[in-house]
Amino acid sequence: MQRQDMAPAWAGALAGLTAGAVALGVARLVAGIAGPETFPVVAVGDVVVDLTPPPVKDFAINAFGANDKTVLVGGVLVVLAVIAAALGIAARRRPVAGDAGLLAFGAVGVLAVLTRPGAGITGVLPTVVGVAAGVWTLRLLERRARLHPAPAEEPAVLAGAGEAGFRGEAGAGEAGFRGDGGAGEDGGPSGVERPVVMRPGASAAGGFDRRRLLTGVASGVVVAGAATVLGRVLSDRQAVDTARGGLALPAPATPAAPLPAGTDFRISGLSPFTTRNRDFYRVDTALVVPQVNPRTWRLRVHGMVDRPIEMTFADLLKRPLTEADITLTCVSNPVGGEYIGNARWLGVRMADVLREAGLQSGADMLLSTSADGFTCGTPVDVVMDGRDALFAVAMNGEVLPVDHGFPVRQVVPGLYGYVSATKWVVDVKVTRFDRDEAYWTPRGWAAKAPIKTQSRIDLPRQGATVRAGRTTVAGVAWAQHTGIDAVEVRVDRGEWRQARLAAVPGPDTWRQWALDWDATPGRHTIEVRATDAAGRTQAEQGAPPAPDGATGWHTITVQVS
Ligand SMILES: Nc1nc2c(c(=O)[nH]1)N[C@H]1C(S)=C(S)[C@@H](COP(=O)(O)O)O[C@H]1N2
Ligand SMILES: [Mo]
Repeated sequence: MQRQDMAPAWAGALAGLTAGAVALGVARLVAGIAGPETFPVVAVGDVVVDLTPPPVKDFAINAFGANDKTVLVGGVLVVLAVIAAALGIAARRRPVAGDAGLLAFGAVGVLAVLTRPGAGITGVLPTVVGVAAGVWTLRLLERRARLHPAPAEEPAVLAGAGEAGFRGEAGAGEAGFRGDGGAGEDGGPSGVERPVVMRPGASAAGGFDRRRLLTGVASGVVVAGAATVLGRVLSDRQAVDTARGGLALPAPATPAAPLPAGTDFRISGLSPFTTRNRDFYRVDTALVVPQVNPRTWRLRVHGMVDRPIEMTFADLLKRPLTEADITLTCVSNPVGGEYIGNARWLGVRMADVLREAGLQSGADMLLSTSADGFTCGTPVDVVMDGRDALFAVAMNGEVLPVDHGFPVRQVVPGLYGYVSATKWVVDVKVTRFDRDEAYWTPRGWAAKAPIKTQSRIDLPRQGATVRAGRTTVAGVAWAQHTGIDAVEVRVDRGEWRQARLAAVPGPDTWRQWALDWDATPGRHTIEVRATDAAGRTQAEQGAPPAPDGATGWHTITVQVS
């Protein structure tokens, strides 16, 4: 005869499955840190592959093709699910059976992980923590599913049911399923009062707390799912780091000429001509930096083209690469601000790809999209006019850093970043400005935004105290793709004096400038303005960054003593 306090088999199976899912989810999460190969399902799968006789392996590869790994892992999961359900059913009678079963699985997982080449002791953590979570979950669910005081035939017995019930008959040492008073302390809709109105025969369905079990199962499923997703994200990050570390950069077909002598005055406190990657400003909308694996990356070029293109990262690297020094600037940069940096980029010329795709007449916008959905609208004529607009893969001789758009980003000299420099770019739609809108346009920023000629004083710093006598005033000026022709400085609104200019490799970078100043004691105001190669001198009139870039002269005050 079935014990009165035993939940139905399906409840046990559900508890077992949930416990199994939590165990795997938690293991997956920990494997996100310890390494995906330490996830026990993968480790067991790898062992199975190693132990499989070659003919069977060949059969599997023939039968399932490239999906053989997926089929294998799927198979392992199905077997695990069946066993987890069976454990849950068995645990209704003997909770220890559930624990023992889970522990046995843990042992298999630990063995599998440890036999993997290069396995470390930390590799067992996902299995151990996962099994612990599974045991805990199973016990919790069993307690939740536990049968309430037996609805006996005679109502008389029911009077004391809340206190007594089956607790008296439960073995003292047995925990979990029958260990503590689920029914007594519950008071829920199917609590002690309920059995009074229950009819004999209703016990199988209504005697255990179905609702408490199901809410427990739902919580377990949520925990398992969240842990799995988070574990995957962490593993993706590792995979991308590994892929990035393993890449070798092809040599450029069109290398940049060595920097001319004198591009960098090497004055301490002055921005170096080339910004180191780790010092390069970062601006994007990504809360979590997209992790894009170069193995699965694709670039789609479509829209108003004759021949849409889809290419892999390997396809991209096979194309002739161009190297160029380009200064990137953010439209949000206030006058005197830090959102600017200069690097040597390596990439495929966007114009080459677009020409191959065949631009249709009437197209005037490239709507590029990043892996995280950010979009950017770039004028077609700018990209096609011969400048070094690139799908860049490297920055200062290093594979593109993840923060700066790995594996591929756009760089277009002369345009603010938000209309040109899409990081993690995966899609370019050739379209029209009157048909499409990029991310920042409806948010109050101009649809088109060429960089405005600007200059900045780096030295001395705003508010600094300077020793009287000869001192250096220095900074950078930029007018990308036009070039800087002159920089002038004035002190206390006196005469403008010409600063000396550093050499530049071309019009697409910023330009250092410097000036000697005989500082006299007191408070002084220093202003700077640049004139670009088109003869335009920076306007004095100040304007905020929105909607298309700040204007005004950078002005600082210093104390000379
Ligand atoms: N995917 C993506 N790309 C993006 C952005 C973004 O938010 N998302 N911001 C742009 C802006 S506003 C600028 S200024 C540059 C900054 O590039 P950096 O972070 O490499 O300096 O990236 C551009 N590319
Ligand atoms: Mo920006």
